[in-house]
Amino acid sequence: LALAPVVSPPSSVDGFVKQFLTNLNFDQGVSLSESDANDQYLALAGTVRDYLMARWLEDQARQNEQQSKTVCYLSAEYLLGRQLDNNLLAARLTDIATDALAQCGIDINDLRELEVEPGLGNGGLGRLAACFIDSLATMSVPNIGYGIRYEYGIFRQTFVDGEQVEQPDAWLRMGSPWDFPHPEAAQTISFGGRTETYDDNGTERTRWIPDWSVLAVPYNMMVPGYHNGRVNTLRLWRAVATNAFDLRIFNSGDYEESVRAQTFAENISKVLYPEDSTPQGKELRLQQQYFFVSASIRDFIDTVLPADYDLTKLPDRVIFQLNDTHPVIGVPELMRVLIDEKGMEWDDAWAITQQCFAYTCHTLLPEALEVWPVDLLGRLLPRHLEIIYRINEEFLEEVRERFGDDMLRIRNMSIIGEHPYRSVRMAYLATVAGAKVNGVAELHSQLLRDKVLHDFAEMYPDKFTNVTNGITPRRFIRLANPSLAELITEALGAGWTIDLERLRGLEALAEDPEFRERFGAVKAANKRRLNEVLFQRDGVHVDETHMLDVMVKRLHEYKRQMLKVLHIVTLYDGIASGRVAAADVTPRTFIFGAKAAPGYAMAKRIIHLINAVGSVVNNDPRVEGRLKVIFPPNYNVTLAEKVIPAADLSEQISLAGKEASGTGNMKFALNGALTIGTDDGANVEIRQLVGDDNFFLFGMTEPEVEVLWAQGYTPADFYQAHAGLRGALDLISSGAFSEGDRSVFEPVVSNLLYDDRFMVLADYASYIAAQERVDAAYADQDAWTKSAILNVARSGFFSSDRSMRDYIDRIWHTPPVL
Ligand code: 26V
Repeated sequence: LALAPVVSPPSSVDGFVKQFLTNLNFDQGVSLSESDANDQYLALAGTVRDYLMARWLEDQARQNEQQSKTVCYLSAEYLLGRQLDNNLLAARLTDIATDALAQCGIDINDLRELEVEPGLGNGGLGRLAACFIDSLATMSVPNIGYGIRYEYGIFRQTFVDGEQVEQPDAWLRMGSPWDFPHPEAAQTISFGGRTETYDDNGTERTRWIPDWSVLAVPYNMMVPGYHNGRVNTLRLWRAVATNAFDLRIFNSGDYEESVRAQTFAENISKVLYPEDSTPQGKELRLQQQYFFVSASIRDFIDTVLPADYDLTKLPDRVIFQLNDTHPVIGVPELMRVLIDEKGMEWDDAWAITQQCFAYTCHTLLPEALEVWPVDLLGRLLPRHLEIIYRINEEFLEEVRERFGDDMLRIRNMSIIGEHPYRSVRMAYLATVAGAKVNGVAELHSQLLRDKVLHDFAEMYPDKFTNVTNGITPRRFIRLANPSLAELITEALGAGWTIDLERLRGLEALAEDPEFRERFGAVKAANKRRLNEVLFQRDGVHVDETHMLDVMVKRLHEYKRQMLKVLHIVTLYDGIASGRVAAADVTPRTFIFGAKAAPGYAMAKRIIHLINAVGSVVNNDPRVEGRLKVIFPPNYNVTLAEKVIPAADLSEQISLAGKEASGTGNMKFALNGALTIGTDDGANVEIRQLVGDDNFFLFGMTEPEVEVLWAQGYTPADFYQAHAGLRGALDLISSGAFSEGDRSVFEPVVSNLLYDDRFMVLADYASYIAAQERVDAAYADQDAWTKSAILNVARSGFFSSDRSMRDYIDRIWHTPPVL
């Protein structure tokens, strides 16, 4: 192994101080006395980087030398959260840095707060990618995360009169100390134009004559493993105009046009699309997808692999994991590269391609399955469309051989859909091309096999597998909940952070009154910390004597924030109508966190309603402060790290069969909240592990949902049948939360009464009954705490390290490089 080309600064307070001051002087260009907090933050980040650098360079050398197989994770989203603490922890520098800065007269906490988290994702799918790369680094598995360096991440949410208003997320404005641009390693990415055939010494070949191109410039970020001295790479691409582009326009003498063209090119990585369920078929989105996938695949082949690498052996060196359908255009791209650029035959290229990709599906909602109109795809990527057509022809031929000339089946399985317009079904393309297809929780994988991809599962039963999602215990326990982490370490010794099944050791301690007391004290301290954060941030108070009942996730009808609203309104209605004495109500604070896609009108209306209900309930003296609704705007990873450890009750209340997995549910359980939830996604597995006594189950099961649909669901029947539900809906309709204006929330109520696609009304009674069980259980604090401890003890399975092991065993076959 080549000697480390850089020397790490000494791991001591003095060493850190020196390096920090050097960076402040030479990178930020200021003296300590002249520096402001942002200079100091940037210099601190630079110092942490400096400590990791030698390992990073070493690891890249080692992986090249050992010719190891690399997981190339292709994801349009990485919802990373703040980097500083994570990297300090990984490098064992937290205490040293704290002391070093104190010596310079700086409180590190003040600098922590300056970091703007890179919000390069929408929700679960993007956060999952971030957890996975953390786990791979911690497990010493070679990995490159490939994605897009959006200039603007997920919008910043504000509320104006209770309504969501989006603001751009200018996360790069104060500098970006965690990434390294490499313009010398840029790739040229082409679009448009036409294809033509030509004679290549007697064989007919095709070439693509594109019409325009952009440069993809890689920005590398470090992904340090936890306490193992490993550093993997996250490589995010930024779009920059090519010189050729400029030159052509320059020659025509139109300077303004050349600036416009530059802007056009750079638009590609300008902004993250904030929709996370209904694909809009937007051309720019397809440009983004092809842009990062083409850059990534060619980067791996042309710069990561040795120059003379025999590409017939590509599957020995790489697996491209497709994080949902967003990167699926990589399939025809690899085919194009192998055939048109490397001169391979179709059959050889196809055999290789089928071994190099695997596909993870993250949804069950039919409207979230991406399709691209053939017109659009053919205009933007004509050669890729030809390749997709040929893949489809050969695939349908295979279908015919297997199942005969069954036209219905062929129409159903075709990668090209005909209605309402000709389009490419990306999930089908991924399934046909991928070596493996996985869902993200047991139930979800089962439903994929039985429903969404049924015909494919019949044809390729061995392709289908499950890998249940997970979360990284580094960020979501160690960093987010240091008091709990300390308690666990004291009880079980170190080591649990990378071997989360060890939490089982806490089961016995659930019986120990002293441990329960300490565990309860941790929860109380986390509530106080949340109170401080929310007071600072939004001027609101969290009462630590209240049960904290939390629902944080994207706003979507299938997740059923409305069910939670109906519960709150029911409680309020009881008090306001005098039927229930306020003194008999369990004091609860309801915390919501949710962004709505900017174009999703119903979701925005529900946000407005939550805020409106909050302002009435919180200000009605009859409530005597026993119910409180808090909806801090702009829920993100940073806020999650404060909210989740403080929660008592975790709301996981989607309609059964709709939430593919959920990962928030795992974060809550591991931080000692009890779940109220449906039999959906990973809730099913959580309940199996923690036990029925420690989980509040309610609602229809997925098969029951199907039966009710088949019978013909009439939500109004449920309205008629249940007085509490009637009361709540009538109260909303009456204008009680909209200053008497009945029109404001009319669309929400009539949607529930006359449509209710996600069967909120059908599950209402069961939900209210489960909430009553919650109140009863909470009355016995000691028993509640015991359940909370058992939730922690039995949730080790949900470490993303375990998820990675499952991917490695079932899909990737990538050993660690030690
Ligand atoms: C879908 C789409 C559709 C096209 C428009 C843009 C766009 C952007 C993102 C997405 C992702 C939606 C799928 C998603 O986030 N699924 C979530 O994945 C989590 C991780 O597997 C899982 O826990 C959640 O249950 C699932 O909803």
